[in-house]
Amino acid sequence: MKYRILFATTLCAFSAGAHAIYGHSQLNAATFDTVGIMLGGGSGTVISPHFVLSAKHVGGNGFFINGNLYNAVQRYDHPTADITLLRFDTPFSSYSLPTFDDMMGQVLTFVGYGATASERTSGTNAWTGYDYLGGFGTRRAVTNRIEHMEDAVYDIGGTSHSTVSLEADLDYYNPNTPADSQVDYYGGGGATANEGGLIFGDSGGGALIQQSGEWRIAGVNIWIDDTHGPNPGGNSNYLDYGDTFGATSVRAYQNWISEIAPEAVPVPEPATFAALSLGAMALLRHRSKK
Ligand SMILES: [Ca+2]
Ligand SMILES: [Ca+2]
Repeated sequence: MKYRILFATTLCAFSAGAHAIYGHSQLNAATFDTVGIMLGGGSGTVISPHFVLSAKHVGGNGFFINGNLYNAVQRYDHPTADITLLRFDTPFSSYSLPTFDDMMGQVLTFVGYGATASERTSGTNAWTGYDYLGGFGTRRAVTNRIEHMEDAVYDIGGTSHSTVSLEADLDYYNPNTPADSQVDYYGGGGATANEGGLIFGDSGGGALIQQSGEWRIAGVNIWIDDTHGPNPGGNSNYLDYGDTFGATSVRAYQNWISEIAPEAVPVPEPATFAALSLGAMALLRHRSKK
């Protein structure tokens, strides 16, 4: 199996952590208060007053956010892709609407409640990546750039599924990194300002982007992959520079989201309506002169 999914194997207490989702620096995660915990062992994002978007391989209907526990009244698993919508009766006051724009080359903010890692700063493999620390239940955020997209087939609960993924690589940033580990796997550019990645428990969390002052969701965290290029941390370490990860493309599933959760589809900007109405007026005037 090529991909390891990011399901948290054990749901630990919601302990406070001192480190990042993982990455050499992290953003102020308090900003991203639309991302919560899926009690099935992952993360999820509120995308409209009544809907949460998560990953299909993260189970359950329970959702914990900003100190409150909610239970979904209905769960909608996509028939083929690793994406799930959950509908709630109680309306959420804060949400991150989807964006259906093309994300290739864009820097996204990846948010989740998964484990974290520490920088490998000493020893034989110093500055070649991160070492797994564990921990679940703290909201963390890092950035990375989308440099690749593919329709990847992989296994979810013993069934083969196909998901269009937005993909990013983990880049080095420190000049002390050995030459062998100075890899840009997808070739789309080096480390972003808060370069980091995903690890177990981040599944279902949001890959967000700020558009016109609003945080929108562009992807759903689903997988990590190992053994790209140098692999100093070994095959059970997904945090070596050059390792990759992916998020379900929200754009690829626009029709499915729109059918189930029409309230989550952003309405056109008011300027569009203004332009149309002016055009309609001009058309009416033209006709009346005939
Ligand atoms: Ca990168
Ligand atoms: Ca590795």
